[in-house]
Amino acid sequence: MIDYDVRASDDSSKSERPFDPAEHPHRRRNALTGEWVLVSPHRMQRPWQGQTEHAPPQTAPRYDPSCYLCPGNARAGRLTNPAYKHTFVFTNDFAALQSDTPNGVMQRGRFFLAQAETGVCRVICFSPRHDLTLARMDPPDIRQVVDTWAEQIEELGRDPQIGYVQLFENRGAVMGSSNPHPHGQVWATRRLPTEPSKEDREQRAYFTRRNAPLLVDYLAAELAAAERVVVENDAWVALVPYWAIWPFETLVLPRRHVLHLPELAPLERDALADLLKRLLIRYDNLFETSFPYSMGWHGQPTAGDDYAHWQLHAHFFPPLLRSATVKKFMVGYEMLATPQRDITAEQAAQRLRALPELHYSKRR
Ligand code: H2U
Ligand code: ZN
Repeated sequence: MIDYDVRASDDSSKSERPFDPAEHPHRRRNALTGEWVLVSPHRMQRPWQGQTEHAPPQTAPRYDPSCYLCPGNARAGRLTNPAYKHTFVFTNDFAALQSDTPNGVMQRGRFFLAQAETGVCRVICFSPRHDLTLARMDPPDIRQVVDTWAEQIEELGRDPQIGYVQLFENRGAVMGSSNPHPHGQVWATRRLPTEPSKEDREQRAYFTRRNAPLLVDYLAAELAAAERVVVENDAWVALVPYWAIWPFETLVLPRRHVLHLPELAPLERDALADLLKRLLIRYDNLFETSFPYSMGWHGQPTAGDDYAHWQLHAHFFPPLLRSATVKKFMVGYEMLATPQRDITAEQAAQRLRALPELHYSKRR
């Protein structure tokens, strides 16, 4: 038998120093999912000799004849894109979900359970310009993207076969994006997927206890703490959440209680375009590269109406850690135990906040 006594060894190593989360390893609870992240601020100085990603080329043509998302071009299927001027939505030619899948459940014994899942997958081109990103689009054009997002939720949400609509964008080759042309995706499913379902559970439990939406109270606490806010305007705030996992992860929140994107008033949509642009320019300026990320919107499910506990928000999960070429890996301990980070959420917010709002490509 191995002879050990955790309490004795804890006692012997106990020092008189008080716990300081800016210096000492600790874990933080994600109030939105109920999960934990390990924070190790003392590790920031460790050397790096591992993989570096190549910075993607910075110049792209306004129109690429070989791009399957540019206006007028043929896609991988047999269809051709129209000569679109703002945004353009089409059904994914390689959709992961289909609306005509037969409904059903197959269960064999205790371990083999399969449920048919139906849904719709679409692609949203954000702009006809092949060379732009959301960070470099003009706010009125970003506003068109906001309207398209809201329309997708509205339209797909009316379908009784659909219970939840996920909007997202994979930006940059390092995040698996297949094409630099600015675009995002919509996957709408009958059932609530894993991440929104954790958030539904935690937000509902909080609402039952406190009679207020969790993220509305959380934003008030973040504004009072004033340590993790990155950018704000009249209607929106972008901050590094206290429980962030990715080095420069952010959460975008409306100031008022909003269940989902279609509810946003015109001025709130303009303000969102302004906030997204300012946040994304800071991201690009951080390592002077077109910053890769996966982002997406979470809002109330579309089936049912008992969702007063929900608050609309967007997550940005960028993988870069210390340069345009060094990214964080979610491997070993993250896969087997719990996510871990070195730079604290407060340090990340401070770095993002300090950056200029003029895109580096426009600086002399
Ligand atoms: P990314 O967001 O990861 O770049 O994916 C783009 C999507 O575009 C991907 O799901 C679809 C792929 O199936 N696509 C088409 O629907 N038609 C095409 O001609 C090529 C890519
Ligand atoms: Zn969320």
